[in-house]
Amino acid sequence: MTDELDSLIGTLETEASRDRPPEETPEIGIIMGSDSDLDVMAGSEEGRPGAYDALTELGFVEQTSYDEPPEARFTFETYVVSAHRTPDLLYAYAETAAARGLDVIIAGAGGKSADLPNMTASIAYPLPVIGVPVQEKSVDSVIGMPQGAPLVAVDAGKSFNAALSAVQMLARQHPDLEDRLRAYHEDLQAGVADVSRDLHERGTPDFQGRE
Ligand code: RP5
Repeated sequence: MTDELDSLIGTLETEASRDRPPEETPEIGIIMGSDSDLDVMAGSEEGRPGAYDALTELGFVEQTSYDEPPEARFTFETYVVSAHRTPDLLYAYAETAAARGLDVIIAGAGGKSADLPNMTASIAYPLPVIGVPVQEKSVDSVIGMPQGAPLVAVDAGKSFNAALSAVQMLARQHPDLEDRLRAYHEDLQAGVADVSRDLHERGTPDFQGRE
């Protein structure tokens, strides 16, 4: 094992042995098989919004230091964890997740052997894991779990919805999050109503920008 990998695993294990209050630890962990998955998992300016966008829209803040947590009550963390290239890191991440204060993990991987979500679910059990197939060809690999080994999953690329689902789980314990989810949904409905009225009142050619 390399020093860098050893150090990362050591950090996770040290955090698991600490007794930090829930206010100082991330509720949600986002992991992905490669940093090439980041645009899908986090969202990007050019592409679709993702889990990062959904969580920050709901008032979560990304925690980048365990010793200096953000002031926000609800936080998430982000790591690259490759099931095939760093199996020791996968094991350490999933095994320490609950002790480090995580309540739910969002795990994404691409390719045809997208094993990160399902292996994380098996090791972190009974912590819930939401799988995100980063590509269409990853869907079967992510959702194909045997009976007794649960994993919930979203459609290919839908990390935004995975984040909403994660917050739904947390909202059962935190009424404040339930309020934020309701407010988000009301904004969503208002947006559809605005577009609908605009389309109707301007007419199709003007709305589409046709000559
Ligand atoms: C998967 O292989 C990763 O999740 C990624 O989607 C894909 C390619 O990884 P890189 O070669 O770009 O690191 O394990």
